[in-house]
Amino acid sequence: FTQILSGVQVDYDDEGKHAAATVPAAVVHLTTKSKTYPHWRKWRIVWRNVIAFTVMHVIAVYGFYLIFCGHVKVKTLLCMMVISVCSAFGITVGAHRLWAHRCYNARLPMRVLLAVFQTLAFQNHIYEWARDHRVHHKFTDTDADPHNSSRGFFFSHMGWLMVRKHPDVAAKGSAVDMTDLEADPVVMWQKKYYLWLVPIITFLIPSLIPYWVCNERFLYSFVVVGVTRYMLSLHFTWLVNSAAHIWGTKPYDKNITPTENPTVALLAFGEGWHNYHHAFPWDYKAAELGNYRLNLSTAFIDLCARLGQAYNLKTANASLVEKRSQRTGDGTKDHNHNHRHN
Ligand code: ST9
Ligand code: ZN
Ligand code: ZN
Repeated sequence: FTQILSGVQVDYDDEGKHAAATVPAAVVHLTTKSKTYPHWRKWRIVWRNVIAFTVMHVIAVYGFYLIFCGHVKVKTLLCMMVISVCSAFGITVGAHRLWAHRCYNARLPMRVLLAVFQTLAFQNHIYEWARDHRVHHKFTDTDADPHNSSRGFFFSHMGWLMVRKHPDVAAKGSAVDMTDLEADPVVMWQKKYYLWLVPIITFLIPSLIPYWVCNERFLYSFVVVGVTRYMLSLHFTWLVNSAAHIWGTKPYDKNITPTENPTVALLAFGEGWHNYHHAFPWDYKAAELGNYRLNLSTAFIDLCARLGQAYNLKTANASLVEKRSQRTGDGTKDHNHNHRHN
């Protein structure tokens, strides 16, 4: 079972050392990236997480049944959409572009709002999310990358959350500077109380809103706006790590796996322009031009900047992008119309 999931045909002992077996050439190629733990690709399965994700998926299937068979009110679906948008901004505008990459600065009210939104999304607390993400950028597609896409679609999508991390993640990740987040009281407060905040902000409040505001049955609110909404947002986020590291063009850097993927950009609120993002991770737009249609997160940051809440927005100028594209791109930049026009 473990071998089927990992796609690796090797036996391991408990310490993850190579015990015995024939090692296919492709596997040797994949594993040689790790110098310290050359054969540490065993899935040390964390059953608590496997069971939790399985149960959540079953509830989400019931949620889809309730939605598509017309059992929930239209107003409940509207609540679901609004809460989905808020939680998405918590990840894209908050955890990703503000806290992980420091693409702009935000004043306290905006940081508090984004921390609430980020908690709605329950994707680990901001500090852990940003640490894993910084390590992903620094060590992309090596064993130190928490969701190393060279281990296949399933591992980079959600499998990495159901097994112990490769030792390189902590070993090399410890070199990543996190002092800026340690100095942010909003981040540290959320980290301290995260286990209390999650049940209340991720599940209870989203379930109570349709129950109070729309007279929806509490069970239906919980299933649809609590759990189904959560699972959908998880999969849309995970697609950035899986699909947008596999399918799409590479107009800015053809030597890396991240791609420009319009479908993922749509589902992940502007985070599917992933080839650009890995080339210019500090750009607050996470895309070449501000295409609001497929980048609602940029629109939200621009709105906050107008309100004086976001400032010091960093962006790559056109000539820098052009030079990089000429130097390392795959030649598809000028074919990507969605990407180029506002
Ligand atoms: C989730 C996260 O879903 C999704 C993130 C996606 C990111 C996408 C990015 C793409 C761009 C943005 C797209 C946005 C799109 C939004 C669209 C919305 C519609 N560096 O982790 P532990 C050390 S979460 C340095 O326990 P194990 C550290 O010392 C879903 N050091 O490892 C740590 O201790 P501490 C819900 C690191 O035991 C220690 O190792 N959550 C690093 O192997 C142990 O760490 C879950 O399902 C590092 N990077 O366990 C929970 N990492 O923390 C899942 C670790 O005390 N997590 N260290 O400092 C777990 O249960 C566990 O982490 C585990 C691994 C089982 C996966
Ligand atoms: Zn990536
Ligand atoms: Zn990033």
